[in-house]
Amino acid sequence: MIELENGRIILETGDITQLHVDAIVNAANSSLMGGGGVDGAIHRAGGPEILRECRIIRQRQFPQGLPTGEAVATGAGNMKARYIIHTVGPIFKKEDSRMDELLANAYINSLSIARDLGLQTIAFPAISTGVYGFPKDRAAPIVFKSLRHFFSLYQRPQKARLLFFKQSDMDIFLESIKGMIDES
Ligand code: AR6
Repeated sequence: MIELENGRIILETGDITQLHVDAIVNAANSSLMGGGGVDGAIHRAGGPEILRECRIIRQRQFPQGLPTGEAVATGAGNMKARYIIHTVGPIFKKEDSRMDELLANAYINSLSIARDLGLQTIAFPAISTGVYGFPKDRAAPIVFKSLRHFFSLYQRPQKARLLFFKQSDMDIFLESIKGMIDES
């Protein structure tokens, strides 16, 4: 486990579905109807209640699907967390410069929901870096900068835990933000 930004950003490895935190972020797709990767793991661990809430959100707020970079909250079903914050990261396309901004939006909008709910701790998976193909070394500085900026403005949430499925993913993240830590 590594602490950055006076302990407000924590890097660790593990299964995000097992965490006892206020909110777990889900790297969903715009249908909000579940999928593979961490999305599948969250719906399996939380049970059908999460999907039921997602259906209601789709019907009432987002009949066309949740746009990329936006976020919404549901309960966490059977999990130890209180909330799931579902966000949609960008599907990576090399030549499209909006990808970076959309990835930042996914983090910022998830943090904003946690702030509005008055939450203390939020846990993020490495959004878009699996099935959606966003290069891990390109994502890392975007994620770190977004979190640092948000934390410079707001007291809530107090902590963000970045959960990496593999140690090698966490190593890439750290390596990619090295220069930024030295500056701060
Ligand atoms: N805990 C923590 N991290 C995990 C877990 C877990 N239990 N399971 C996977 N990861 P991905 P994306 C890591 O593909 O790229 C889904 O089908 C994984 O190793 O889950 O945003 C959705 O429905 C990787 O580093 O999300 C969408 O259609 C990271 O989580 C699409 O995939 C993200 O990988 C979203 O793709």
